[in-house]
Amino acid sequence: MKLSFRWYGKSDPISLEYISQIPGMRSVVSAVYDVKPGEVWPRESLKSMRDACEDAGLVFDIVESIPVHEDIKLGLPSRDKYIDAYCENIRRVSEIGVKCVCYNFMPVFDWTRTQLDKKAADGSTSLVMYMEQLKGIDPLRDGLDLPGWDASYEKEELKQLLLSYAEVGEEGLWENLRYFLERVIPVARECDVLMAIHPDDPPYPIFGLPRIITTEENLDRFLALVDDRYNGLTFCTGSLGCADFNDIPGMIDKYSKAGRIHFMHIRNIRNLPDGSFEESGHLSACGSLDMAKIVKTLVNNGFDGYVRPDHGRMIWGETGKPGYGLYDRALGAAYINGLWEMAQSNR
Ligand code: DNO
Repeated sequence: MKLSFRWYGKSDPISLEYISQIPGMRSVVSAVYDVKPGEVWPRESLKSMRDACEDAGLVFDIVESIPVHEDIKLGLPSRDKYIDAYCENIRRVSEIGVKCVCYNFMPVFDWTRTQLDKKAADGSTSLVMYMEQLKGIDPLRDGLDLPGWDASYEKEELKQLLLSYAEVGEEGLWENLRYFLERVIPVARECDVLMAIHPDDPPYPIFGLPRIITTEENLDRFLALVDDRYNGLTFCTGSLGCADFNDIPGMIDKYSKAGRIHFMHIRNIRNLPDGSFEESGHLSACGSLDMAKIVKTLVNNGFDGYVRPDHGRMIWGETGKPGYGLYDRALGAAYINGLWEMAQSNR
């Protein structure tokens, strides 16, 4: 496996030097953050990120994310120009050595949570989604004010977007995804860049918005849309695992055997009886996922793709981007290293 760590570029308070001090750390996961979705990334920005990583003894060879413009997801006539820009970005990242691109096809939202700083008994804080807090929120009526939510949408604009997606529906979204993949995957193959879609988080429709990268059945359907190794998955254990209907180790076994997982986001999650969930400590005992089994499955199938510890809690008084502090993510990396070494020695 290639151990990696997400870095938000030069404005990230966590330095590349600190990241490089985590044992076994190899790759930096990053993106160009000062360009709007649908635009082409400047080569200079990419080169300077690559150089900064190299100076710290790290490799910038995986991107998360090149965002997909809403017009592509909606299937609007303007999508072709945004798909062209997307393909150009794949070419450009490949020029500086990137081998894998993570992206998502979630309408309007990326991940959804109701609170980003829920305090646990030990004083740590983490992201949670409580069904109780979600009840009564109607973005069509009230607009939206969720934590982490992109407040740049005006109420009316958001309403239009929600109505447009209601019209597109799940089948329309599948069709628009197919259209996108049929144009993008050949370019990715040409550039030797593995495309890795991130699952929907949480993996079910939300606020009436269609969500399709959610279950084993739908992942099968996704992989068959363009049946090519370059059309693969970011397997996020927390996103797919916060719903009881997904058998996480079983799915990892199936898709890693098939060579279709290119990037693993490994994190634990604690599922509550009413469908709510909390981002928990990494240890299996802290949450609902069997972390040892997850790693064992990957090791047994000879997984050699990218792995990153995903979100961490805020611990030891650290403040910063929710889910993306240094301390608990570094503990996550150390935990993954430990599980990996043990699984390998037992092979
Ligand atoms: C959350 C991340 C996601 C992910 C995107 C990929 O912390 O895993 O925001 O980067 O969904 O496009």
